[in-house]
Amino acid sequence: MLIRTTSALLLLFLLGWVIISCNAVETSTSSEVMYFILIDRFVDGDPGNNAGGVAESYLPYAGHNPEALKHYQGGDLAGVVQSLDSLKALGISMIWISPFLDNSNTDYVGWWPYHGYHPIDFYAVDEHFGTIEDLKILVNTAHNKGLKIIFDMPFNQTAADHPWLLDSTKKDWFHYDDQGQPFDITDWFDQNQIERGELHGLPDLAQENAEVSDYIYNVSKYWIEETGCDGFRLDAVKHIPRAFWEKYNNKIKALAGSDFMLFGEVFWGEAERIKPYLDSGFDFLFDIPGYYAIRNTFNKGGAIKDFSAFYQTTSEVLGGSSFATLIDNHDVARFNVGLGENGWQKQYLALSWLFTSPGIPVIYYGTEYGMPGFDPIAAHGEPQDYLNRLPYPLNPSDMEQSHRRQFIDLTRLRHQFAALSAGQFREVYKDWSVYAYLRYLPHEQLLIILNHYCPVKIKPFEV
Ligand SMILES: [Ca+2]
Ligand SMILES: [Ca+2]
Ligand SMILES: [Ca+2]
Repeated sequence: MLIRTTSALLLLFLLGWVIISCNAVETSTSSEVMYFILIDRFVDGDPGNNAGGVAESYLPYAGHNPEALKHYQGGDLAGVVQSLDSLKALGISMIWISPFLDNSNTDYVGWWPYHGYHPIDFYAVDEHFGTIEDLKILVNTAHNKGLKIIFDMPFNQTAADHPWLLDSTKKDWFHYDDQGQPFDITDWFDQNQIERGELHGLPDLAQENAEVSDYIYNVSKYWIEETGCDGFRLDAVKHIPRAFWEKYNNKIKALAGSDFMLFGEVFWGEAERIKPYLDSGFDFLFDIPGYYAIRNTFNKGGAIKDFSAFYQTTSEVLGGSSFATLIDNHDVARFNVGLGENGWQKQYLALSWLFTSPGIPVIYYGTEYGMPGFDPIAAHGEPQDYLNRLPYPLNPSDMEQSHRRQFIDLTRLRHQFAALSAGQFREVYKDWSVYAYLRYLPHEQLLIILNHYCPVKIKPFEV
């Protein structure tokens, strides 16, 4: 339930009530809504590139062959271009596309790099996704429709078969241990290991080497100047030294301007571990602590009191910072895994929190349809998340269309009331299942009440 208060008396009463309970939280003023597309799993705009020149890399998923999901599925940049009107109609303002950089042309322990995080040529577009012309068309067409495009840049690692590994002049482009061997990360409290060890066994770039950091900067410059994209989502930030990010982010801003948006993926659930990155030059960090809190509360049925306590504590550590908020993404199970009865309503309530709380909401592709996911460990005994990367529904059912309409109601609310993105946040009431809070600007005050014991469709009304 969302109540727009135009009555000064009511507002004063409400503010009087909450001033006793807590302080207001500073919030970002961005009104963006971001949609994340895993290119390969989205729309196939050009069936001619599906195999990308390697026939065995493409194996379509037909609903009963989950192993196919370790292969390319045919989605490409042309498919994103074809979908821009439909995406715009969702009420999103910004699209983050998964990495388009040319990936290795081989599989990696049985997995094809359809996700884009195994780059082998940082200056080329992968054959499965299209060409640099497709990329330019995507950015230009999106801009003409008032949409921004954010590129996903993986700079921590390369493909396992990157030619630099055989180049004797590039030996110090990678991290090795004292014996000159690559090593795994075994202690996730050892920052040195986290930055120098191999992530998923992939060669780890030595960003402290000036040749490597210059290369990364020049790659970034190339894509910015070639395409005019609007920002980067920077991958695996915690696996790269902060000193690199401070310099890199400063240089990118100097090159592309202060409006060029830099999103940092610091995948830590603890606010204290994210805090050191707040001063590293990113405009937004992903709200991973918030993601866990949302899941524990709205998926697993945790108490609103705990959610509130978590939110207050996190705000004290990270207060005044700007975050991109999420209920799930490609690295975790989809939010609706394990929800059971009334699954969509529970997911809708979590989305309602996302669209009425501070930060930039980030929506994983297909969420608007209530796209299903699976618990991969239960399903296959594998700690992998590929089952949460199913192909985008091309012929959505009546139920999925209905979910999409409800989703659009939320983005409309977000755009209709500036207080939802730019307003102060102030908690008003909490118990085990009910959470009430204000979002307010001088000219607009909103009271939002969520009840996760009895989720209902959000209805705005005026008093
Ligand atoms: Ca294709
Ligand atoms: Ca390739
Ligand atoms: Ca690293």
